[in-house]
Amino acid sequence: MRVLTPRSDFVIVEDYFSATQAAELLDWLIKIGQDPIRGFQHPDLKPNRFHKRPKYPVKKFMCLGLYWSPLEYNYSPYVSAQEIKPFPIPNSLKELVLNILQEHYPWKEYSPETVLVNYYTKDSSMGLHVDKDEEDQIAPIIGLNFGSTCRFLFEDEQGEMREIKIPGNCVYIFGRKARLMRHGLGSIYSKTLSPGSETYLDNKERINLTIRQVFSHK
Ligand SMILES: O=C(O)CCC(=O)C(=O)O
Repeated sequence: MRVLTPRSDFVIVEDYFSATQAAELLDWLIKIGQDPIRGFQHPDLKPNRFHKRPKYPVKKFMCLGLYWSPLEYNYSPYVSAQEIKPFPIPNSLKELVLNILQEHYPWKEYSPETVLVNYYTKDSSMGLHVDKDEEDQIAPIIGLNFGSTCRFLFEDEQGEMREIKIPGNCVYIFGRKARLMRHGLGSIYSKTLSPGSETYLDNKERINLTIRQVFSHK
């Protein structure tokens, strides 16, 4: 494991997952991702002046716990109008996140309430943005990364954009001063699949999970 801090409160832990752990997690995600309602979807976004039906820029995504609506930019207990709930966050994933925090970013009382699973392919990207749809904007966001390495853009303490490579099998944390930093995704590199992901992902594919506490518990 190698720990990097490219700016204050932005922590990256490389080689956090072994090939076996990565394969186990991907196997499960791909399986549940096939569910027609709660699984991976490629939804429309709000119309804008360029597109009548813009698409969410990653290939597909799904949520666990609470559903984040890419149309409304808010969280809901339901995936659909039929009041179907997303798959719950398994206890093993919650424990994993609490262990990551304990080891790399000690935090008192963290509640993992939603997991956004983004599935990127060679044509996917994610524009610069700030994660601010959560009521709680203080608790850290934890990212788990699998598959190909991507070019990750982030804002430094001076407001300048910088970039770093995020490989598969690594973990990142946006804490305190970095919680509301602008960030986005540039290209995904060819032939960089991380150990354990080869059976599940194609060249230039990447799966990222971001775990968030949505509500403030005071
Ligand atoms: O894929 C990533 O690492 C970034 C995901 C992201 O920016 C987001 O879900 O808000």
